[in-house]
Amino acid sequence: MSGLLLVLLVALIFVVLYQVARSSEMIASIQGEEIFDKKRNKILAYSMLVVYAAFMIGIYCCHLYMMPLMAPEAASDHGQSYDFMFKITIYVTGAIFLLTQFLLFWFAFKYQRTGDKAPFHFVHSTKLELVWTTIPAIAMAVLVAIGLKSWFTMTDMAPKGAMQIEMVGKQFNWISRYPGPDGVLGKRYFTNINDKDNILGLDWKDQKNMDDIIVPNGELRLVKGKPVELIIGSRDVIHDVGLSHFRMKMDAVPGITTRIWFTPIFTTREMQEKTGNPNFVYEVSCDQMCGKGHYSMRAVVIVETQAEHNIWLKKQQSYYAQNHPEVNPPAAEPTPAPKDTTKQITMK
Ligand SMILES: [Cu+2]
Repeated sequence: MSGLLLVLLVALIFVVLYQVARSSEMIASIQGEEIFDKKRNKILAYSMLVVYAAFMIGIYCCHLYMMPLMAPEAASDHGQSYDFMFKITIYVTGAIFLLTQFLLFWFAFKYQRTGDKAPFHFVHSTKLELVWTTIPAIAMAVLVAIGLKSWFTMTDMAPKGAMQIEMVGKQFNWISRYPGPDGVLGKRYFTNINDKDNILGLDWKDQKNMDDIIVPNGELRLVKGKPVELIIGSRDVIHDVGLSHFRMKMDAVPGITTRIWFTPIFTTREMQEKTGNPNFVYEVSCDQMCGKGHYSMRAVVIVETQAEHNIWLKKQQSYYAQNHPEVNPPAAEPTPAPKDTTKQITMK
């Protein structure tokens, strides 16, 4: 509401200034004074060049100190093609922006009213219309073609052998599920969900669920160079899996399964070296306003080597085993053998 009032106030000030300027011109005209002031016009023309220079310096400073035009290097293959497309768009639109802004201010200076000759005026030019319609149309068609190519690749089926990880949003955190050694995620039904021992509603009649691993804080463990397909869902309202470092995002919609796939190309360690930040971590954010705790829907992504990933997987206990210790008791900690100096036991 206050924003609307501000806009109205600014508009009102412009109307008042315009009316004041018109009134003073009319008074001058009635009094027989010359409205056109050559000296003042010259100052205005030069000030156009000054405004242009200040405008350009301002843009450069914004880029330098406030918001760089380009994000840090993308950490996925799809992200790299997205960045390529973004760069092309920035270069094309940037060049046109610089050229048109320069011409706008330069013409205001060059064609300032001097009173020596009447300004040239024309109503229509077919040639000009054709030029300024055809060139942007071709440029837009090229950008759309590149965009569509990337979009079809990203939304296509994940390649065979891709890791599958389920990512489920809820107010207010992410839950990730990994298929166990069988490599297949079991079925789940929302009616089975309970926060005590079945946070994703896994169907225990489905044997494929028995080895599934659930990470309640939504941590994503990915392997460098290995395609990963995220199977996305929601337990309550619409969320959105945002993976800005990988330039990926996809809505998490209750009742509908959505998917994205990509291939991470830098491990977390490599990215720490690239950014010069030893504390760098990839993050998942929620990119859809989903309630009062929306801001806290952050999860960590760890990109590691296959060997590191295998070690991590080995340490995980299936969600079923965690919640049914009586059926599948955890392996007892190996106790160190007592030191016995009297006899040696040999295995045959
Ligand atoms: Cu959210």
